[in-house]
Amino acid sequence: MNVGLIWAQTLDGVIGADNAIPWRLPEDMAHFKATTLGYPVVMGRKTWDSLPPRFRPLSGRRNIVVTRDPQWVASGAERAGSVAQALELAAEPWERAAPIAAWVIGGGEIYRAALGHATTLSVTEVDWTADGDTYAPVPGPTWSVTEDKGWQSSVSGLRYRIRRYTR
Ligand code: VY7
Repeated sequence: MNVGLIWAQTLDGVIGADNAIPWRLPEDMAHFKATTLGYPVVMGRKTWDSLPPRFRPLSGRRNIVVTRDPQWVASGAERAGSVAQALELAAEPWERAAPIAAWVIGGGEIYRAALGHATTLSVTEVDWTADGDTYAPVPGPTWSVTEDKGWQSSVSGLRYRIRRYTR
């Protein structure tokens, strides 16, 4: 089963502050949507809470939310008790053979639990430093960059680059 992780980070590895993304990058939101559309998305409960309610569930995708709370329910989402269980749910027989069975979309705790299951990473680096409280996982030496779209300028004025890692 192929699992992808997708995140955006500052040069320092910050992905979040106070349960939000501390920058605005419309091009990255478009990249996120285009990459994940049609695939199951796995996220932690705090990430679910961080989405503006009008965007929940993320449209055109199965939304699987990881929480230890067995009572948790939300309209449009499936609950899983662990990342491993979420990936089992995502990998229904017909999805097992797909190029990517699921995209893990955050946040920090979930990325760390999922990295060992992943074969693909989509990492947006934002040329910016920000204070934060949540960090991206660090791809180890088993990973290599297999695609790099180079530095681009956002309408927001920030520079960013989108890289794909595989192993
Ligand atoms: C998360 C949102 C957050 C706040 C407001 C709107 C990469 C990103 C994420 C997660 C960017 C978000 C949104 C954007 C996506 C829309 C719905 C509205 C959609 C990630 N590289 N970038 N992220 N939405 N995991 N990885 O902006 O979402 O997809 O339909």
